[in-house]
Amino acid sequence: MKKVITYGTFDLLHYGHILLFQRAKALGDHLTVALSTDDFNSIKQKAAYFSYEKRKMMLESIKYIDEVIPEQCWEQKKQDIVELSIDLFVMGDDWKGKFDELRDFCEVVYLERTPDISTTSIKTNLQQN
Ligand code: C2G
Repeated sequence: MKKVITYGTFDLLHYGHILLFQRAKALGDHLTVALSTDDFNSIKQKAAYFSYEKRKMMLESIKYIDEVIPEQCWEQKKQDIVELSIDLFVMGDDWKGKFDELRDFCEVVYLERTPDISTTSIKTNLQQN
């Protein structure tokens, strides 16, 4: 069984996130999503609209996702990959090159970001209307 993992905040869930999950799952048999906790989001200087529990519940309803775990720090990726026997690490290509050191532990693939949609743009557009 080929296990895939990806990491993120996934706030204000949108079709760009869903297309990432769909493509990541298509590269293996099992997809784990490491979801940024509210505390880690403050480290990332991000304030999610929805709490971790609400964001987790939404992800768990997505058919492409098999498991959701908390992402509590930048450094946990190597340990996650080893402990969960992950074969493939996937991120959108805004992160291209940033996680290449993980190639010592698993395959690393950066997928093209879905254009013209982001949590930030949703917030900005809503504020303007
Ligand atoms: N994404 C995408 N297309 C978009 C928007 C986002 O493919 N239109 C992807 C991003 O490239 C990322 C994932 O969706 O791989 C999650 O995006 P965010 O929730 O913004 O996550 P981020 O803040 O980048 O956190 O340790 C890694 C971090 O937790 C990643």
